[in-house]
Amino acid sequence: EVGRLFNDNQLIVAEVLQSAEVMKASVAFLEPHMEKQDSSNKKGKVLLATVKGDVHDIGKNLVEIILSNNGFEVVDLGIKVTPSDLIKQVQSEKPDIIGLSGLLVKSAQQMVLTAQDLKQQKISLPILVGGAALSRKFTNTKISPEYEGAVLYAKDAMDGLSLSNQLSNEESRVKLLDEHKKKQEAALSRASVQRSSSESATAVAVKPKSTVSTTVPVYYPHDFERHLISDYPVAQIEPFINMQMLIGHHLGLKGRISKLLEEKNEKAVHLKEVVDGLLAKAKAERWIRPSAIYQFFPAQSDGNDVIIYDPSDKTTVIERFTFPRQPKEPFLCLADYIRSVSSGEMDYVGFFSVTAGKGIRQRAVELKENGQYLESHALQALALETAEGLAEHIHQLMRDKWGFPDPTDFTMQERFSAKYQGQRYSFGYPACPDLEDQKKLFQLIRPEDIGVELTDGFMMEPEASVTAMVFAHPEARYFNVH
Ligand code: B12
Repeated sequence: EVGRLFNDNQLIVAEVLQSAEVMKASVAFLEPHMEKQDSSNKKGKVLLATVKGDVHDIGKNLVEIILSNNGFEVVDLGIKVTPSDLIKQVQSEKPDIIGLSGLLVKSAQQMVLTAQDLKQQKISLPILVGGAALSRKFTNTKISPEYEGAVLYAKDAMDGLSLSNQLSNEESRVKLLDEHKKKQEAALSRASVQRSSSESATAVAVKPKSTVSTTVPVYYPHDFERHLISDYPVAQIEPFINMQMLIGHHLGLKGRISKLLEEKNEKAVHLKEVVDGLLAKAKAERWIRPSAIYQFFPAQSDGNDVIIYDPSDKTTVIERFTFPRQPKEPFLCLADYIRSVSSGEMDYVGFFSVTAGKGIRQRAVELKENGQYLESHALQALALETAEGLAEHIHQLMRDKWGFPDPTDFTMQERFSAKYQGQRYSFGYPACPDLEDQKKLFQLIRPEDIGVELTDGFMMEPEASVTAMVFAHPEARYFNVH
């Protein structure tokens, strides 16, 4: 019933979690009165894992709560699970379904490798896959062909539940797999048509030239020191935490949160209380320990490259980034936002790395084990949005130190919409999609010193961490390259 109401948009994520809390409490109450060996209520066993190189926890944990409270036995293998570990666990746990989670595009590629390894071991159990950067198309055209059994894309946890339910019943299972096979074949043939048409499209080349101004003033940063701020007071970041993202995106409440709060909407007020309660605890018990590093560097462009110089002599090249250029007008490339080598003028860029600290995972597990599902999920979401808020805060600090502070009447809403001068770009986003550039950033500012590590999939641990490269150019904005 809860699943049906959620799909009908009558319940939100937060309420689904609360219903799971009621379910767990009720089952705990009834259990002593139930027959010991009765496993008829179990719909099947699901082995859940976040793929190799990936630290994504929040999405996987949500799936775990939803499935285990709907009659599935879930074995959570945790994060950074290698294919060989997964294979071992499949052999010993003998699950009915495998669930794979991943946050970034790199993890979607890791899912392809994982599927290949499973196939090699003659494993053909149905696999459910999910994650922010994954799509149905990628699943059907890239992962599925590498696997013997079915690979099913779940857009969210409730979708995962609906698929698992269908898989647990013989009749609906056959129907689902049959339909899926047809859809997958259609996706494969669509993909090959698209490939051949895009091949012919790239043949028409236009000489790219962007119109970004090369005469705007150069902004000179205050200093070139590496600034390390550890254990930042959470109270200072609080105003930068985006409640629209936290209560709207993560907890699922639809509409404009600020307006709903003003109107004293019951759900909005309740969720704000939950968040405020967690914030107070996070401050008092130091669950969230935000830290940041930022530094400015002399830099120039060279075609599509950005060259970084040693701040002490401004001549030794210490790093070089290569960014893609838009293939059509206005032909933007990040390198256009700074002076070129041939201009003879020195320009500057900044880098930063922020994190909400390491304590969250443990606390979230404790809350979950205690049956406080909403709090567990909200705490993880709060940590993620604290990292994002700290990124916003550090970016503002950098604009101050760079000599173009925000106007005094600048609102937080304008800040969330990036209406300030300059822009911060995080590797992995469209203008600078190459996640391997994280390695170069790590060499430049060493986020390890605030406890942030890079995994072999170029993902940061703790999960609630953000990095960015910062430009001062007044025309700098976000853009897609394709
Ligand atoms: C919020 C957010 C963040 C947060 C939190 C990330 C997180 N852990 O979720 C913060 C601010 C920390 C962040 C950081 C980064 N982010 Co970010 N982020 C997002 C954003 C806007 C939403 C993600 C989200 O909703 N998370 C909440 C969880 C609950 O959702 P979810 O993971 O999707 O899980 C649900 C479903 O996918 C599904 N599901 C997931 N797994 C499974 C498994 C199974 C079996 C099933 C059935 C279902 C299922 O069910 C879940 C619950 O419903 C997305 C864009 C988008 N709109 O999706 C970008 C996005 C994921 N981020 C992106 C990037 C690049 C980054 C950074 C690398 C940027 C940087 N350089 O700092 C870092 C990486 C952090 C790290 N640790 O390495 C890119 C990734 C693209 C790429 N190239 O790989 C995205 C796609 C944005 C974009 N359009 O480019 N990010």
